[in-house]
Amino acid sequence: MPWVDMRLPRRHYKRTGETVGDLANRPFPPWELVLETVSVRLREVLPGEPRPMKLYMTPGSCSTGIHILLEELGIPFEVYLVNLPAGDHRKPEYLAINPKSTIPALVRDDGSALTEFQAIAYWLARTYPKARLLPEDPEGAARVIEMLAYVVGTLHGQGFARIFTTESFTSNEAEREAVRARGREIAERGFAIVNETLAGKDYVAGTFSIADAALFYTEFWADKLGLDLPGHCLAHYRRMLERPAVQRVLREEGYR
Ligand SMILES: N[C@@H](CCC(=O)N[C@@H](CS)C(=O)NCC(=O)O)C(=O)O
Repeated sequence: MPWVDMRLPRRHYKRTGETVGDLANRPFPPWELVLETVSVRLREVLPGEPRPMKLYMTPGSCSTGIHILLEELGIPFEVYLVNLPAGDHRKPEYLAINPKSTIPALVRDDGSALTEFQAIAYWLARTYPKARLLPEDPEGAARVIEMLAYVVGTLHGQGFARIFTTESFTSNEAEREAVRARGREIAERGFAIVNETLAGKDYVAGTFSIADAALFYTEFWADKLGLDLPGHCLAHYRRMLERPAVQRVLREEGYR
């Protein structure tokens, strides 16, 4: 791999005098936390040279779910902020990592980039099996992937995407409100369906799995948008907020 010089914002936030309370009450998302830009240089790893994984992410976005999984695993990793509103995801430096221009992307120890939430989550679960992020039995694993697909593909991809990136669903200004309303409808229906599957369980698969990290980021969005979560989803969201790894991630992303 040739050398690639990049200037991307990374995790060392300089907080500019805000208190934690101010941050919590910020409009969503807190783009202004992207404050420090550093130069990085990617190259082939020399034999034996340690190289932590790199998560390319945006605070408070779907990549928060992968951030949580990495934090839950307790493995070394670096976080690089990709400023979506500033268009960093369309810059050649980032396209060299993920030509689809989406976050999250995970650059692994061997330098290869993995994209798509479900693929990254699955790879982490299979690579670090001791953490039990995916049930071993086919039925349990399939149910977790079923939930992942629904949350990422429908709740996020069909519902919240209409609310956050309305312009990619219509170029007609007059239709924007209707598109956003449809997004809310899809999200609300999605949570109602997820709610049924959570009945009597603490987590999607009974114990914490990769599906919970995905569900969490959509519940977090619902919370920030003032969208009411049905009972089991709300309990799940609150349970997730109690997890030390989730608290660390939210703090680091500027929310707590
Ligand atoms: N299918 C992708 C979707 C990821 C996605 O939509 N990410 C959003 C942020 S939450 C994004 O990168 N948006 C920028 C864009 O699509 O140009 C995945 O599962 O990773």
